Amino acid sequence: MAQSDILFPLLDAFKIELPSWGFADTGTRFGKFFQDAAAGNIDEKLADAGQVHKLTGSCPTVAVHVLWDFKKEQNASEVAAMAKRHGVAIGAINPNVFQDQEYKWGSITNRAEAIRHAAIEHILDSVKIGRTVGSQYLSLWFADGINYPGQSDIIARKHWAAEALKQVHGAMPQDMTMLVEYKPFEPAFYATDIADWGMASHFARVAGPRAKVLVDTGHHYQSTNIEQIVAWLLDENMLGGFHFNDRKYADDDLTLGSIDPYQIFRIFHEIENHRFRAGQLPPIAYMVDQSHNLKPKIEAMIQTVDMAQQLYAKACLVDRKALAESQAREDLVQSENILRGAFLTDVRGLLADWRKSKNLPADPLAAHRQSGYEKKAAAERRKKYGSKGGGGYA
Ligand SMILES: [Mn+2]
Repeated sequence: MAQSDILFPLLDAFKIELPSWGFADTGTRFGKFFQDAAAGNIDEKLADAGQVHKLTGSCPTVAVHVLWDFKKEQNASEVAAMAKRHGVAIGAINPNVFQDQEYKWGSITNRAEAIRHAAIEHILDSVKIGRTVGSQYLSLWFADGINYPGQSDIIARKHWAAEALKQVHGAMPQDMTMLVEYKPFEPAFYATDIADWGMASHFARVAGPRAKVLVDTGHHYQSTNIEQIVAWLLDENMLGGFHFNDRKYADDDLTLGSIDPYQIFRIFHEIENHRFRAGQLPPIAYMVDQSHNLKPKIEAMIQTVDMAQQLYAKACLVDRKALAESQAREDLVQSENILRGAFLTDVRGLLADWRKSKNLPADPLAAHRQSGYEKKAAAERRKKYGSKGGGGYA
């Protein structure tokens, strides 16, 4: 069987969701560097995402942040129509219960019942927005946690989080999936309420059958074996999706595979290994969670999508029958070489052929650079917003 016969249908099905916040001005906690072409409102974010989808053919949906993308006066169905005009659809709905002053001591785990209630109401409103725009995913990340030993009763917080997630799950339509994201630290520096995949899968199980775990590749301690977590979650039918990015130190938001492409390859290898073992895969929401401070945002997204496709294609080329045989012989060298061989295969030609078969540009980054989109957006937006941008992702 030709490699293209194996790969092309898999690439057809491999869709990656873009984050609306990845197209707006953002920075580090030390400052923000503005880009003339950065999107200043939801219409521009969706237009930029539409440009990435037009050139890659693989990013039909855009994740949105409720506070940043749905202003009070904005009708949710208008945003859905806006997305359609730009050739994309609204993807995961991300409630925002970490920004308002009332959440200083937590949102769903705040000891004040009124604040917990307000946070749950906001998430329920997000479910409603999701219904209106036809979103299949409610994506939950909580900044909740504590900074000092003794600050709070961690088990009370565990119970409050479980209660909140159960209540939200009960309000979700049947076709909506709740994604529970975890992160070991930041902003909380002593104990984060959902700190790792064990806690996330506990809360997902408690919430209900349509709750799964979201793995953000930047949300682990150094040297954590992320692919092993992914393999376990798949085997437990608890993997819901990913937030893709890369990092060298903490949650760095670097472009996928820029630091450690082999790690992302190993994650895809475990996913395809699950397909090999189980005969099928559950739905997996592949999403990008990167907001770029220095790289041009659309270019960074195209680069990420291209890298994800390359690493995914390489993982699909692993000869799983040969691997099982060499594993049975305890032939460690050969088993590792089977993985390394697939990883080292240059799939760029195959990927270009796949794109041509879809009437897409063989090199989407070059096509973007030639399109003049960035220059036009920069001129228009600079005129509209001045040198201080359109207000960042908020
Ligand atoms: Mn994330």
